[in-house]
Amino acid sequence: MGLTQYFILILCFAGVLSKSINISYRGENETQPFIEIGSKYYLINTATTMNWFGAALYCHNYDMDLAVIESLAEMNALSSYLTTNEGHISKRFWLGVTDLAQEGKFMSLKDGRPMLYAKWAGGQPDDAGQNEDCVHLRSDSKIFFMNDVTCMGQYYAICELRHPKKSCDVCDLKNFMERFMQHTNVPHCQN
Ligand SMILES: [Ca+2]
Ligand SMILES: [Ca+2]
Repeated sequence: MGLTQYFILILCFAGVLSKSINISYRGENETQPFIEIGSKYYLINTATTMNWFGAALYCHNYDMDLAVIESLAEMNALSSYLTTNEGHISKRFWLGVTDLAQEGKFMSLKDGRPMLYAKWAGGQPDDAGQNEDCVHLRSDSKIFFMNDVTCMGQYYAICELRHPKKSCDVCDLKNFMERFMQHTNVPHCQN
């Protein structure tokens, strides 16, 4: 291989490398993508709108979950952040809550359990057109509320950082068995 070809190869490799670095750091803020709001860390992507499935995949890409608001305190903290950032007030954001599995039963995508907290907009959820199965945040008069919309709507993603996993295998097994027993009626084991 000639010297020129060798340099071209190096330049091509450098080009590919820099592209892949850009992709892996495509968060809103390159130096510090996570924002501490209340008791959680969030990644708020206001660069690209996407449908609900795309938003869930986007968060998983960062080992995060599409945000699920689990208390009034979390709702207040997140709303306060979004309303004080002028750029966010008119935007709509996906949450990791859906009633796709069973109409009217809104579940948290991150843990498969019923949603713990809701602050629905007036008249919501209404399953308009019998086609609204994913939940987003929208502001009415500068206050954020939840609304069910079509999962194919184009909105921004809010991801939340997962809680650090406890390093306890026995606890994991105990939790699994508790959840399993909640979802099944198994009076006793056979064989
Ligand atoms: Ca629905
Ligand atoms: Ca609705």
